[in-house]
Amino acid sequence: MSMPTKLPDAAAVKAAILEKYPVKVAKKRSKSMVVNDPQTVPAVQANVRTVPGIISQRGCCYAGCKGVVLGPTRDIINITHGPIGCGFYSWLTRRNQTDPGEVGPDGENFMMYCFSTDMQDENIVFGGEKKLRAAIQEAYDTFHPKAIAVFATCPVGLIGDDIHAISREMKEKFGDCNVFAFSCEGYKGVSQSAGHHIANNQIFKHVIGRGNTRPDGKYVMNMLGEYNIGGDAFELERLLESCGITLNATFSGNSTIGAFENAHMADLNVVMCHRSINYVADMIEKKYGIPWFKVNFIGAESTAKSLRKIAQYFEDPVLIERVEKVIETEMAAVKAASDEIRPRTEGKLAMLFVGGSRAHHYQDLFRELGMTSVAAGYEFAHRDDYEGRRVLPSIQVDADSRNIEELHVEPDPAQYAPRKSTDEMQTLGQHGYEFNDYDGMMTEMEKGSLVIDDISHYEMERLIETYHPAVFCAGIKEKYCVQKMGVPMKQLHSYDYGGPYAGFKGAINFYRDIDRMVNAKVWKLVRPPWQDTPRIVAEYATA
Ligand code: CFM
Repeated sequence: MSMPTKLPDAAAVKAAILEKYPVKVAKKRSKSMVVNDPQTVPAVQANVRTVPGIISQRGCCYAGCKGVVLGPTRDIINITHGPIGCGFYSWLTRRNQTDPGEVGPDGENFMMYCFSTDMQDENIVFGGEKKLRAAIQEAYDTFHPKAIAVFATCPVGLIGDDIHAISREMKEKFGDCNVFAFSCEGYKGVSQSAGHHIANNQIFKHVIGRGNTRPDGKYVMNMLGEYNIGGDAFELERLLESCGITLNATFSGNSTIGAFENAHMADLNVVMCHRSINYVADMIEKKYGIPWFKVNFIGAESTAKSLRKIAQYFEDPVLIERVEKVIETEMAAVKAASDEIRPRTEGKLAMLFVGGSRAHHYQDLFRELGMTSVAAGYEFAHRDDYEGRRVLPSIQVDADSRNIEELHVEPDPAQYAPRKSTDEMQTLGQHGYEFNDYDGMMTEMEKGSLVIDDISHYEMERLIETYHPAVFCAGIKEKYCVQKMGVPMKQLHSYDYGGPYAGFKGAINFYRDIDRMVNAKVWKLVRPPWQDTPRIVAEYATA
C-alpha cells in the first residue's frame, strides 16, 4: 500500500503547527515531530520532559508501575501507599480482565478491590509508616494472599517513608507471604515509562525464579507485555492452546504470582509490548539463558507470522504443521470478514496516538482494512520503539533516566541453561530470526507520514483539521474533544466497550468496530456550538 495522493505535505503541516509556538518551544517540539522515511529512518526526540503548560497525553511513573505492569495480576494484593485518588484512578480503568476459574467469589482474585493506605494530612506531617504497616497486616489477616506489593505515590518519596524496610519486616513476620515494594513515585522519570522499568526490576528481583514448577507441555513459553485489555489474553490463550503451545506466564494479563515465580522454567519468551517489559526479557535471558524475540498478535497477518515464528523456534515438524492448520482454519473466517468489510474502509485515513506500542501494532489492523496510518506517535516510548533497537547504543542517558536503577545481572550459577546453543541461534538467525531485537514503528510506516512523540492537544487538533482522518485512536482524555470535531475516536487503551482485538477473532472484531465507526453518518451532523459562536461570553457577577 502507498500513501494516498493529494494529501497535504507533511513538512508544511509540521511548519504550520510549530509556527504558533514560542520560539523555544517550537525548537524543542520540532525534534519530536518528524516526516517519516522508512528507508532512512530519521531520529525522533523521545523520552524527554514535556514542556510545562502543554496539554499532553502522558501519565505518571506510578501509573506505569502499579496501573500497567503489576495491576492485572489477580492474586497479588497491590497496596497504594498514598492519598486515595492515586489508588482509585489506577483501579481497573484500562479494562484489564482476569479469569479466576473456580476459586469462588472471594477467592484468589483481588482485582475487584482497591487497596490504599488513604494518607491524610497527619500522615504527611508525621509519617505514614505506621499506617502502611497496619494496612499490610490488615490485608494479610483478611485475605492471606501469597503476595502483597506496596507502591509509593509522590508524597511517600517526599516525606521519606521506608516502604522497602517495612515490606522486608512484614515478609519475615508472615513467613508465607512475599511482601515487596516499588519506589515508583509519580514524579520519577518523565512519564509512565519510568514506572515500567521500576516494575520490571522489582519483579525480577523479588518474584521471578522463586518457583521450580514447569507446567506440563512440550513447548512452554512466557508472553511478555500482554495485559489482557478487553480479553485479548483469553483469545491468545485459546489460540496457543489449539496449537499445542503451553503458556506459562503472561506478564501480566490474566496471570498469577505463581506463574511469574516459574517464568524461568520456560524455554522461550516472546515480547508483545516492547516498551513496558523489554527489561525483564533481557534480564531473564542473562540470568537463565531463555532467548526472546518480538511478536505481534494485533492483526491477522501478524498473528500468523508470530505463530509461525514460535513454531519454527521449537523446530518440531509436527508443531509446525499443527500451527499451519490452525492458521488456515482461523484465516478462513478472517478472509470472509475482510472481503465483506474492506470495500467500505479502503482508502480511508487513520491516526494513532497511544502509549508505547499500540500506535505501532494497530497499524497492521488498519493496513488489513486498506486504511493508511497517516500520522502516529507514542506518549512515552523511547527512540528504540520508533527507530528500532539498533539505535540503543546512541541514546544519550539523561538525568531523568539515570534516576532509574539499572540492575546488573549475571548468569545464575545453578540455573543458567541456554535453551539454544550458539550454533542453533546462528542457524535460526540465518533463517531470519531476530533475537533481542525490535525494528520499531517507523520502518513500517509510509514515506511522508508524520511521526510525533508526546503529542500535545493543540497539535492533535491541528492534525485533525488538516487531514480529516476517518478515525482517530487515542485515550479517554482525547475522546470527546475529537468527537466534537466530527471525527470518531477509538480508544486503544481500554477499547471503549469492545475487544478482544488480538489474534484472528480479535482482528474480525476490530474490522467490524472500525467499519461501524468510519461509516456512521452521524459524524457529519456534529456541529459543536463554538463553530457558530466561537467565544464564550460571560459577565462579571456584581452582587
Ligand atoms: Fe505497552 Fe500496554 Fe502500550 Fe503500555 Fe499504557 Fe496500555 Fe498503552 Mo494505555 S503496556 S505501552 S503503559 S501496550 S496502559 S496495555 S494501552 S498507554 S500503548
